[in-house]
Amino acid sequence: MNSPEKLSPVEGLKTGSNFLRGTIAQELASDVASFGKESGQLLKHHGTYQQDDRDTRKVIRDSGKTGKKDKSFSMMVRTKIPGGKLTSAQLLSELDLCDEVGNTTLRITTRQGLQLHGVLKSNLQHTIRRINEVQMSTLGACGDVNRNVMCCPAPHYGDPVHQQLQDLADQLASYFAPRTTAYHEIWLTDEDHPDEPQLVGGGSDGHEIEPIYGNRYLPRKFKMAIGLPSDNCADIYANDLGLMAICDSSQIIGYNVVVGGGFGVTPSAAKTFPAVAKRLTFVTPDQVIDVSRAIVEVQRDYGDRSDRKRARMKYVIADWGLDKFKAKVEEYYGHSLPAPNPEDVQCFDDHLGWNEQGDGRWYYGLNVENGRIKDEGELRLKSALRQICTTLRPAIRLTSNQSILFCDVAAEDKAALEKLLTEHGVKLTNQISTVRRWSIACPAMPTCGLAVAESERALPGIIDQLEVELARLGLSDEVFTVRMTGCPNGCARPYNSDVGLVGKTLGKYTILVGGRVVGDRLNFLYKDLVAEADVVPTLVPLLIYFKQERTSGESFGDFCHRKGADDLAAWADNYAAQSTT
Ligand code: SRM
Ligand code: SF4
Repeated sequence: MNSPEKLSPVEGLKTGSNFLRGTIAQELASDVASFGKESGQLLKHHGTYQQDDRDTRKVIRDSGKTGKKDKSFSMMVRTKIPGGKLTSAQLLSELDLCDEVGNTTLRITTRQGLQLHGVLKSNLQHTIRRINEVQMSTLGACGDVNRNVMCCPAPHYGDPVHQQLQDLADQLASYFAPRTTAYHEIWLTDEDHPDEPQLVGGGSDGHEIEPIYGNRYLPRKFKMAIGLPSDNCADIYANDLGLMAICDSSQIIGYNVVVGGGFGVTPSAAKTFPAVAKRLTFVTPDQVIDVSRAIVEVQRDYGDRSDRKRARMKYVIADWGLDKFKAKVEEYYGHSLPAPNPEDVQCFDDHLGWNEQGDGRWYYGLNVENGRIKDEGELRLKSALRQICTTLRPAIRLTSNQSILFCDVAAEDKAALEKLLTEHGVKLTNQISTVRRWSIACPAMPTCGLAVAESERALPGIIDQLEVELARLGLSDEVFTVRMTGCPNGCARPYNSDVGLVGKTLGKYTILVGGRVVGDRLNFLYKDLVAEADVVPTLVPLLIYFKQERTSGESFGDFCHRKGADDLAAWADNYAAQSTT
């Protein structure tokens, strides 16, 4: 464990906050438009981030009228949705909020959650209350705790395995939810009716102290995901703790546990790096919670609390090696743990289009470009969702690719669902290109304070160009992932994708290649500091190479991985030289 004098300032803040209270309530009651820095840090644990509109900030600065960088503050509010599972009523409630108090858009996140942006401080309590009134919660959606638990969202009712996975996601989410009553006091207690029972949103059972976390919480965020060998759509290898169900016919006999995935990188700090998780052990269903707890506790006690850049569990594992880490987990768990089962992830299903659920009903997976639900021009996705949720009332599931599944649809309602979508200018799954379907981007500008480049606003144009080039090369049907972020923190998981586009500085990107859809391998550097307009032209030589020299059935990522960085660079240089002669 780290000595107290080495603790980072955030550690002192958490410890002194009286279980995440700090001065949030007092600041909330004041008329000042923004929270102070310390409350801003604590508020993350309550599921909300203070942001400022970077477009507006720029306009004010550029206008030269004030001579300073004025900021218009607002809050991003993130709802934690285990396994991406919600009802039509819950989605409608979030849609109402985005219009009433947000920036009129709602965003599906890469961890199957939902985000509101642009909520004024004066509307924050009302917003969090409303989310809890429909039995959802923002508690622990951000902060140094276990984040939203991801899980394959497919409602395959004919196969009990999927239901068991969803149940496990709920169990883990509830077990690792913060227990502080601060959340209820600050957001959910009704001042006019102090004696009435407090509203309780998903996940917290109201214990006064934190049995798992203690008063310092974890050194950093912690992430869990659950998948299957046949479907790694929860991208388990990008998580601190991944669970892969091992099945015998339709029974789960246990889980392979993978540990230490994480993608945040600070380019200036060589000590930071992205990592895919390592295979640790196999546990039976009755052991899974206790072993998960032991892993979280090892990270709690040995994660680096002196340096937040190196505080994720991947660094404990890198510093110790997997054997030492496993021995420590065994010590906390109290028993030795076996080697993992030989099975590993093989496929990734994006669950789009029509699929039978196995109970006579259907689900329809719809791509939502970069997760943004909005009405803009011809595209009126937000209105379409409103109508679908009020008339057909399907169950809703969100995917890790920022898509939406409309579930429990009767065969006779299939045409009505498609009609509602097309009437609102929404393209159906079979009307969008394969490359767009498999692409995702993080929000970046204008809301993300860490963005150094555009992402969500840039990717659609890049995909437009890629569509043209892929069609020209006869590669339109190739399935490969393109994932873009506005900085190296990796929120759209660009480091295990076939093509990763990572914002390096304004307008310039690092291009990475060689990961793959199934997500168990890091990609590698192809070109750095590529201007946005040059991204597709820079990829074209690789696509040509792929077309010429791929083996039968080989994917783009596997091809790049087989050729390796040096060979790809040599090919690209040669291609460029020939193009200029
Ligand atoms: Fe993230 C920070 C958005 C998934 C790694 N992430 C942020 C913040 C809160 C920026 C900030 O700290 O000020 C972003 C808010 C932007 C905005 O305007 O909304 C942000 N992250 C997102 C979302 C919304 C991106 C999206 O396109 O959906 C995702 C929310 C998921 C959720 O519902 O919980 C999101 N973030 C991820 C993922 C992917 C995942 O978990 O599967 C990663 C990579 C995996 C990982 O954790 O390593 C990720 N976000 C980060 C990091 C780097 C962490 C690190 O270990 O260094 C940061 C920066 C930080 O924590 O200091 C960050
Ligand atoms: Fe912001 Fe960077 Fe995350 Fe994108 S990857 S949302 S720019 S922190």
